[in-house]
Amino acid sequence: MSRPHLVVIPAVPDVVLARLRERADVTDVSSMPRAEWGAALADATGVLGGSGVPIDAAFLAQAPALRIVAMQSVGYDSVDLAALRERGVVLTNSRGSLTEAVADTAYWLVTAALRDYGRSMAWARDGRWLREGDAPYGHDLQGATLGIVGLGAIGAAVARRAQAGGMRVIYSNRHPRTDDAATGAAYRTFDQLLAEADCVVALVPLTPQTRRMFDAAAFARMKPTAYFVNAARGAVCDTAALLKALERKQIAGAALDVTDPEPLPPDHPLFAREDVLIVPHVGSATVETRTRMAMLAAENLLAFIDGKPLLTPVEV
Ligand code: 8YV
Repeated sequence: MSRPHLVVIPAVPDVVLARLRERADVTDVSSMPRAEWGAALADATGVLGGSGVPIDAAFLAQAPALRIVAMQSVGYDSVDLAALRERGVVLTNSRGSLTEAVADTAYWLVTAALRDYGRSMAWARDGRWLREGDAPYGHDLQGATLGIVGLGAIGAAVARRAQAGGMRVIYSNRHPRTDDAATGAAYRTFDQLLAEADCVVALVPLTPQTRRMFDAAAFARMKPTAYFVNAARGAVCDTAALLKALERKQIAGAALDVTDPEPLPPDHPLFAREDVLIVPHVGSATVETRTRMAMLAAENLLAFIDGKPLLTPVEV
């Protein structure tokens, strides 16, 4: 029986490629120019995808035999679900494999924002410590209110960290959760949350409903002393509106793991601001977590090949 052909798009650890090669022929296109993927995709049964490469109708047209896309990311906003549906291609993501790593990053950004660590780091590095003494003070996390927009698994893990640090936690979701007693987070409407939180952290998936939900009106509702953290997707925030809100001091600062566009060009005005801290989409970027994410995608591909139930299917 001929072995199925799988195409791996992001760079994944060797152990993941080796696992796939137990059962399939594998082409790793991670270091190949995009224009050269055609031959590999032509007879591919499955693709291991990453959030950086859109899986859209044009991509699917290159892969006429494709039956499964297994994303190593939890987010699948880069996948055209309608195009997949039309072709009968199934989809999996990596939910559950990166919760704690992303929560660490999100909570670190909350800490960095409230304590103004971005400015402090520049203060020390640029010699202002030597010339001017103490950096400006940040704010206590203890007693401050964290507003989590999108309280799913990652949000709940952020809530635990924040509560351990003495923060009050409120959240907004499309619908209130039924386990507020367990999460210890109190539901608010989006507008209420914006008005009440000392730090607002975005953790929603990017959908047509959440695209640019952090716009000029949202920033205008926030307290001038409050901070904005984005650990979701860059496009849930209107970048120009964020910049304006910072310039007008409508909010106190921002800490971003994700940007729109991504990567943000180094000459972008957000990089020049002391009240903004930006890291390059490193939410899940640990050796252990990235290995787990890619291995989960691989196990989904192998389950599909073996006709077994998928581990983390996504409804398309
Ligand atoms: C990674 C992510 O950046 O899982 C996601 O949705 O955004 C991150 O974990 C991504 O998986 C890289 O491909």
